[in-house]
Amino acid sequence: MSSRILSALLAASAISVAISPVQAHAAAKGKPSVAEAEQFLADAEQRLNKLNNEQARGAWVGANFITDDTEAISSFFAERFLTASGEVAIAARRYNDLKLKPESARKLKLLQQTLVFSDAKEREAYTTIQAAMTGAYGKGKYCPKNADGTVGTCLALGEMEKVLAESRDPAKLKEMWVGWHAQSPAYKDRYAEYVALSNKGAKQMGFADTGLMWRAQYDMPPEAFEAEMERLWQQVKPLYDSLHTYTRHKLRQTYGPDVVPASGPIPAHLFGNMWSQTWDNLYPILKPATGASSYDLSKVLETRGTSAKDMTAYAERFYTSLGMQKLPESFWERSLLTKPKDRDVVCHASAWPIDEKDDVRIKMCITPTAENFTTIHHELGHIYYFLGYNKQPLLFRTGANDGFHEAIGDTVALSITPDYLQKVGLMDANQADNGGADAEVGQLLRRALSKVAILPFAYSVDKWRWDVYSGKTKPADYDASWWKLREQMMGMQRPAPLAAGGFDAGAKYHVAADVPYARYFLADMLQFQFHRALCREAGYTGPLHRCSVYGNAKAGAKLQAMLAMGSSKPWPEALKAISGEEKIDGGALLDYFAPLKTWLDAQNRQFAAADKK
Ligand code: X8Z
Ligand code: ZN
Repeated sequence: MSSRILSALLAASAISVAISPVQAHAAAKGKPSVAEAEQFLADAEQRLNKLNNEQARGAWVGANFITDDTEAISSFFAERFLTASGEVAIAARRYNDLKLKPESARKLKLLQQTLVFSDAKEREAYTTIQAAMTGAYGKGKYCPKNADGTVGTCLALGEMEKVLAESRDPAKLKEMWVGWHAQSPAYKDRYAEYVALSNKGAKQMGFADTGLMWRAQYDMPPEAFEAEMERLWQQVKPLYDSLHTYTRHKLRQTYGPDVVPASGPIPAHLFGNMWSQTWDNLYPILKPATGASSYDLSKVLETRGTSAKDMTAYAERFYTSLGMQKLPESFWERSLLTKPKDRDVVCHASAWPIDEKDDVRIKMCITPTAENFTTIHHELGHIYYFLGYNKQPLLFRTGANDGFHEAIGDTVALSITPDYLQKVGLMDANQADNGGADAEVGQLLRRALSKVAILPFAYSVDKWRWDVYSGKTKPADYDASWWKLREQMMGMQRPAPLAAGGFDAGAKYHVAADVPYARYFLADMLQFQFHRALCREAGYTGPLHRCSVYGNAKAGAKLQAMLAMGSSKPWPEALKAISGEEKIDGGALLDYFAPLKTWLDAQNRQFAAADKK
């Protein structure tokens, strides 16, 4: 977009000098009435709705066409929104002591969970840095040197991820790992500045720091939420430990004892993923020696030349089979499904609600792999949540909590079973496993490599950030603290010594783009609770990993009813609506993987006995 259009946008903003209804509320004197509070909420929602849509368009353009101009445009609209939401948050305090009906009291509270900058310069700096970091992450490239010292062809993140997924050459893996992690130090100082600004914004709303404000968004005191996270982690940790021990043995067999130690942390570049957060790509190394099916969905999708649109259509068909609507035409017209050849985009998959009607889109650089097949179901989970709650007022147009939003598509993807794949023609009957014990383990292991492996990662990202935001971890200690947590919780170590000025956390999208991460940890538990409940609703009684709710309207209606609630009620009520439970719990996940745990422990005992000999 040209700078001429940008100046026009900037000029347009300067015109609004009239006092807004929200400012009028803020200026009002005396004890407020309930009627005034209701009017205030209505005015606030109307104002924020418009600015929210504008902000979404600005951010969409910024992420889809990374240039200096679009970066300015997206931060411009983000700042306008932040100005208004800040004014509203301050004005809302006037009504805090009133006895309002529950929905209005909830709205009033939600309005005050936001950053507020009274200093316009700081607000501008905050949104500018945020847009710049997201852009820098999206543009990041590693340019290996040729043998003669000249710079070779530069690699984008997706290309490096492919090497990490496929290569078994530890030197090559390490080169890619180090190459990508050399990008983020460029924005480490900006990140530190951003953290300080963000904390100022949180303090203005009475939160000690931004991390505390994040933890206050779960319908319980922040300390209680912290305790919940730790409780859930301790509940599932034995399963993670079994998987880690088994994986160590197999990696040692593959790479040898010089690369993989017998005890202590394992180098992080060997897990088939840039952040070692999911280990799906190790499946060929880890699968049971006998009985597991050699079926490979990635190979099927690739051989057939399945297009990005076809991949998306498979996912859409799943949701429509549950009785949900078809995706609007505008979704297909406006989404970005493949990586453009001629420009930089933020390829990290995301789903976008642009307005309160049905302008919903995804942005994803889809390739025909099993991993992307799951991810596209994940993204459409967000989209169907957006569409499900779009009749709610603005403040309730979000997930019951952010973990719910992340869990919907994953719940649906748990129904991608061999039976389902046969139904949609992606697997022949003769490729399906024989249902024997090792085949069962193979299927569970494949799932565990994403769902169990990610648990300590998902927790540690925000454990790290909570300390960064609270000031306990200073910029000079960013990497030391990041690796201490990864070592303790994930059992991994940096493939190379810590580098001065390093910023490994910043090599993860959600840190650069400042997206909270505890949501994925919660989603990992919730999706098994949802899956179990939907299977029950469908009348299914067999083992959960064989259940697919594909085509089941009854299960679909149950899910849709929860989606339609948005965040209108505290999340335990939404959880109750779908599952009858009121607590997030790792029990469903543990039940699902119970046969795998037994098998892993037996394997590990055998390995240990063989090592002793
Ligand atoms: O970021 C995502 C989604 C978009 S919300 C693709 N996920 C996390 C990640 O990639 O780190 C999905 C699972 C974890
Ligand atoms: Zn998501």
